[in-house]
Formats: sequence, C-alpha cells, structure tokens
Amino acid sequence: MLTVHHMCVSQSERIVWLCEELDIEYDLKLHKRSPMFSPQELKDLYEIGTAPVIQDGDLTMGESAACVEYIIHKYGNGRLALPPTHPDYANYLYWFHYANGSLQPGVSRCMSMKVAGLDSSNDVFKRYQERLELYLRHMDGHLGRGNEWLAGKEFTAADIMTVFTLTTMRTFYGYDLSSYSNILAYLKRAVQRPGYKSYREKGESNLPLMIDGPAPENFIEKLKAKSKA
Ligand SMILES: N[C@@H](CCC(=O)N[C@@H](CS)C(=O)NCC(=O)O)C(=O)O
Repeated sequence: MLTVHHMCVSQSERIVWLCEELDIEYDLKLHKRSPMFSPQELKDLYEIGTAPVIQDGDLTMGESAACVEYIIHKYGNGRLALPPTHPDYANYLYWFHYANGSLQPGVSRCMSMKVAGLDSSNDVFKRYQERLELYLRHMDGHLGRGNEWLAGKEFTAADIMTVFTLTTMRTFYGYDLSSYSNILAYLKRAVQRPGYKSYREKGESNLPLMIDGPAPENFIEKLKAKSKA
C-alpha cells in the first residue's frame, strides 16, 4: 500500500490533498517539525530529509511534483492530469511547473532574505519582492481571463501544486494578497472542495485557513519563540 509522509505545515499537504481528491487508499504518517526543520525520522527515511516523502513497496521518493505524477499515473488512472489531446494540455503543463519552478522559489527567496534580517532597503531583496509581485500578477491575470482553475475549466494537479504556496507558505513569508482579487476568489473555490476539507481534517486540523488578503501571522517567529521558551 502507498504510504504518504506528511510533515505538518509543509509542501507535503499537496500529497495528502491529492490522495483525498483521487479517493485512493493510502497510509498517512504524520510528522512534526523539530522545531523548524524536518525531524530525524524523515531524515532517516530520505537522504535530503524534506517533506513530502512517499513509499510504495521498495520505492522511497521525495519531491512533491514527482510524488504527484507518480500517484496520479500509478494509482489514479491519470485523473487530475490532462492528456496531450486535451485543448488545455499546455496550460496544464505550464501551471503545474510554474508552481515549483517559479512561484515557490519566488516566495522562498524572499523568506530567506527576511530570515537573514534584511528588508526592502536591500537591493537584492527588493528585486526578489518585485519578481514575486510579477509572478502573482501573472497568475492573477490568467485567472481573471475566465479560468476557473489554472488549467481552465477543470480542476487539476496544477492547482494542487499551487495552493500551498498561496496559503500555508505565507506563514513563513507573510506576503499580502489583497491586490490579487482573482487569486483570492480562486483560493475560496479551492478550499471548498471536499478533497481539500478531508486533507485538512486528516493532516492539518490546527492550521488557520490562509485565504484572505492580508498577510497571515508569522509561523517562524512563533516557532522561534517556542524553541527558546
Ligand atoms: N522541492 C521539494 C521541496 C521540499 C521542501 O523543501 N520541503 C520543506 C517543507 S515545505 C521541508 O521539508 N523543510 C524541512 C527541512 O528542510 O528540514 C518538494 O517539492 O518536495
């Protein structure tokens, strides 16, 4: 049976959400951060030590995009991916890869600058912030052109790859989404899905939904304070 290792408040929420959307059988193992990074048990499982990790027979694999594709094709009969014959195939591919190829690194870079104690008086940080705004404007514009989901009419794995960065990731780098009305409407739709609700119940019941415009509370600061106490 497929085993999914989910570390709370992390990118592995994508995999739990995916399994719930596909309604497949899987064994969910929950891990806590220790206090900020992965706990030893995840590092023992996977050399890189990041979440998610999946296990299937002899296979142990990380990287959320790889895990998503593996599960869709091995257990989901290709559901939530669009085939090359679909008119929105290129859109699907583009937004699926945009999630971890541009948007997530865009937020991570800003987070690293903030953690290093820099602010927007730093030229590099300022450039990273402007680039993140561009990434968000680009997505907001696309959603505003009548696209209910990133690949068009159909909800797909491109959405599952993306929502983490627009919600949970904002606890690490609290960016504001107030000026992106199409993204905010999109997030409201996403969290209404039964699959998303099931993932929350099973994997993240204590985390506030971060779908509003203003920046959410900073989780890193809270963790730091807790580890000092
Ligand atoms: N590109 C990887 C990134 C995974 C990643 O960085 N996960 C973070 C959680 S959001 C993590 O495990 N951080 C803890 C650590 O690095 O120890 C993926 O998509 O799986």
